[in-house]
Amino acid sequence: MNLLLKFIFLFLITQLSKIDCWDIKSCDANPSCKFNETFLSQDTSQNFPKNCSTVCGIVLINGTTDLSVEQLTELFKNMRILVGGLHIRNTTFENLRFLAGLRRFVADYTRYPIYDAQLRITYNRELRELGLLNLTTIKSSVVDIFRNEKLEKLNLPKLEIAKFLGNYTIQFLMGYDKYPKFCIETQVLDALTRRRNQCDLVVNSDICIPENAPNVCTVPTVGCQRLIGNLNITKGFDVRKVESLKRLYGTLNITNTDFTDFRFLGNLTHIFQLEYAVALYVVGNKNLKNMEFPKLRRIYTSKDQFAHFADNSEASHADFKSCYALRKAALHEYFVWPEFGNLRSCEVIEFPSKSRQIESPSTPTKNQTCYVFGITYPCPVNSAFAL
Ligand SMILES: *[C@@H]1O[C@H](CO)[C@@H](O)[C@H](O)[C@H]1NC(C)=O
Ligand SMILES: *[C@@H]1O[C@H](CO)[C@@H](O)[C@H](O)[C@H]1NC(C)=O
Ligand SMILES: *[C@@H]1O[C@H](CO)[C@@H](O)[C@H](O)[C@H]1NC(C)=O
Ligand SMILES: *[C@@H]1O[C@H](CO)[C@@H](O)[C@H](O)[C@H]1NC(C)=O
Ligand SMILES: *[C@@H]1O[C@H](CO)[C@@H](O)[C@H](O)[C@H]1NC(C)=O
Ligand SMILES: *[C@@H]1O[C@H](CO)[C@@H](O)[C@H](O)[C@H]1NC(C)=O
Ligand SMILES: *[C@@H]1O[C@H](CO)[C@@H](O)[C@H](O)[C@H]1NC(C)=O
Ligand SMILES: *[C@@H]1O[C@H](CO)[C@@H](O)[C@H](O)[C@H]1NC(C)=O
Ligand SMILES: *[C@@H]1O[C@H](CO)[C@@H](O)[C@H](O)[C@H]1NC(C)=O
Ligand SMILES: CC(=O)N[C@H]1CO[C@H](CO)[C@@H](O)[C@@H]1O
Repeated sequence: MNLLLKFIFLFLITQLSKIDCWDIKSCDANPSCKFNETFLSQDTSQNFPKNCSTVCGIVLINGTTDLSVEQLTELFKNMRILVGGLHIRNTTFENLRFLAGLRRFVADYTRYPIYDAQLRITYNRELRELGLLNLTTIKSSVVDIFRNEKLEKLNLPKLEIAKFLGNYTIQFLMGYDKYPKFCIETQVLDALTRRRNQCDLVVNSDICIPENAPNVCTVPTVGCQRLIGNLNITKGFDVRKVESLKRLYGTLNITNTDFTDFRFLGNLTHIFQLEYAVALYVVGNKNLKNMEFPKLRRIYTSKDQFAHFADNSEASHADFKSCYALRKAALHEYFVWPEFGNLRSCEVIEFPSKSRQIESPSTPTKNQTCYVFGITYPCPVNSAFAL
């Protein structure tokens, strides 16, 4: 019985991974639904497969595209799925609602160069929102929404799936520039960060405060599940205000408390710090027994140094298990050595005596420098890194 279940499970997994490629394969079956041009204009739109619900090809709309919003709306009226690439740049559109019928975008990296087979919406100086109202699925290695200086929101109300094929990570890029009017919707963040979606976020932005949303707060409040703003916890903090907290959109700062553990944050699963700042700051907590955040699963931050720990109890700084768990949550396991305690890596905490043998490309050697909060300075002599 067990074996049978396993077999069915494996079968399903194999079938599901084939579905990943299904859209791409459908392009071979339907050559008449291929857009053989790239650049869209009055001329080339004659060749656009208007009647197809699945269109295959690269579509480029730019400042030279001489089609009105009405003409584009008519052209894309039947298109539900686009398999290939979509580039919208240098235009003066205020939104992309002419693509409101689009449900799925699938980058076809099998047929086109990887740079073409992407979703890129860049340098559109009048764009206020994307407004892709029916888009549920993005499958692409990269989604680049860059330098649209007047962008206020994304408006992708139906987005559910954002991933690359297989188990690869999708890069959701909005650049390091922060635009004053822009905020990202928590609903879009939810979609991008679903467990089955693997997404790297490079977004420097405020979070939109949703209207009339239940269990959302901007200051710690009893019963609040999503806190938009930084959370400062110091001595005397009333922990009931964060016991229900699941998602924090800001920095978690726990400084100079008497807490022995962080079980009062037992519902916290996600921290989003999208403003190029440290996400987790734990300093001066002398009574801590460990550094465990019971349910914390993901820390989203654009910063390499996602966490800062200093001046806490010895026991908590020796807690290598939590160190690994936090590093995993920040998806930094392969390429960054986080500081933990006195600039030690999790490996060094686990195997202090072996620290001299541990090699890594980012391990500072004799004359290298250490980084904290983006400030560079020579590594302390007594640090495990000062080999
Ligand atoms: C695009 O080109 C392919 C092969 O070159 C052809 O079979 C197909 O009909 C063309 N599609 C359109 C819409 O012209
Ligand atoms: C598209 O559909 C319209 C109306 O149904 C039809 O008149 C036209 O011939 C079709 N075009 C193509 C290329 O099939
Ligand atoms: C739009 O793309 C076409 C084709 O690549 C190019 O010739 C044209 O210069 C582009 N226009 C702008 C404004 O970038
Ligand atoms: C988007 O979907 C809604 C229903 O969910 C539908 O009413 C609307 O017509 C769709 N928009 C387009 C442009 O197809
Ligand atoms: C992703 O898939 C590749 C090959 O299919 C495999 O080698 C790798 O271990 C997988 N990675 C994860 C994190 O599952
Ligand atoms: C948290 O503490 C920092 C530093 O003391 C302060 O600048 C910030 O305003 C505080 N944030 C909140 C939300 O209390
Ligand atoms: C954390 O809070 C302490 C005092 O409460 C403050 O001094 C420190 O600057 C804060 N750190 C961050 C990163 O917000
Ligand atoms: C998590 O939240 C639920 C409901 O708000 C609450 O009953 C429970 O005690 C919380 N868990 C912790 C560890 O605080
Ligand atoms: C290492 O640092 C010392 C002191 O800053 C300096 O004198 C020396 O030249 C450096 N060596 C190398 C190889 O950079
Ligand atoms: C017509 C137009 O807006 N052209 C701009 C396209 O974008 C480049 C930067 O990538 C600008 O230099 C052009 O002025």
